[in-house]
Amino acid sequence: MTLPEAATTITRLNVRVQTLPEGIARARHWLAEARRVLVLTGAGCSAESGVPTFRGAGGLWRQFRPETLATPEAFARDPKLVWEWYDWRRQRIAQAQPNPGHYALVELEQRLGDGFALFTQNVDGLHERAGSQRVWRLHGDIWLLRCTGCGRQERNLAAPLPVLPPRCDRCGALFRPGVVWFGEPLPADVLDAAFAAARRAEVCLVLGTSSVVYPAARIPQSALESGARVVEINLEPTELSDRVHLSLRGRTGELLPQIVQGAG
Ligand code: BV8
Ligand code: ZN
Repeated sequence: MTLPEAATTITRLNVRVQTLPEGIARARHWLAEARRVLVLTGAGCSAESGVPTFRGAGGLWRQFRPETLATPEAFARDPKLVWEWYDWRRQRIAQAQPNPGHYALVELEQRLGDGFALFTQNVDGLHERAGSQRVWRLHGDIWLLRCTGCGRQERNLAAPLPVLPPRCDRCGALFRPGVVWFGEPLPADVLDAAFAAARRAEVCLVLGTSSVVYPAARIPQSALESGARVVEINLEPTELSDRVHLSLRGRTGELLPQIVQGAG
């Protein structure tokens, strides 16, 4: 039986493991066999580094919900308020260190080379700081400033920023954070690469994401439909949990090293 048939069979059987160790062993086995692995990460991967998630308990900032601040409308209405939120997040992220989950993905990338593709919804840059080389950023980069006037982009690591809101020193227009806000399109090249990887992947790891934000949440679904074995790691059930082959309850920083190290 070739892998896709096996994966289809498993989907029909809707593999449910009784214990976490059994689930880790099964994920480890699938990873050991795979040559092409697609990884999608969300805010839960950075939570153990102390970076607040979007929808979890720490996801509120001064009684605002991220969805109300991460929009072009919010920025147009009150650029200073939106920049205070991003500046606060930049300072939190600057204090954060990558966690064992980030490092496990570096090890997996080194093992698989071209067969590995990491797509992150996170804008914190912790994958890159851990040493990941092949990171596709679906939602941009909090360390990037983009001028709303002349379009100039600059990486700026100042935390805190000296002046809020920051302005372009070339044209004087407001800088905005180099991230994708709600209602804005994702980078087309990154999205194309994600769905191309989803069509080819043998295993797809969905790590620390509530799977509610589109089109990113569509990527694992596309991998599933293309015959990949999909493994989710999350503290709680998500919109995807009932559709994946394996949904492991736990912290990415704890489970991912156990799965990756044992799959070598
Ligand atoms: C677009 C960057 C079109 C900014 C972000 C109705 C239905 C479907 C879609 C829509 C709809 N209405 C609107 C839409 C579209 C919208 C969308 O999906 N909305 C959702 C809320 C319904 N999408 C968009 O607007 C996208 N653009 O569609 O454009 C278009 C096309 C052409 C031309 C014009 C327009 C843009 C989406 C990108 C928005 N930007 N971030 C910034 O960061 O400031 S999204 C934001 O959410 C973050 O990137 C975040 O990463 C992302 C997803 O959240 P998660 O990463 O999953 O984080 P969350 O907190 O939700 O969950 C954390 C999970 O981790 C939890 O499950 C938790 O249990 C778990 N966890 C916690 N700790 C751990 C853990 N797991 C394991 N271990 C742990 N230790
Ligand atoms: Zn400018």
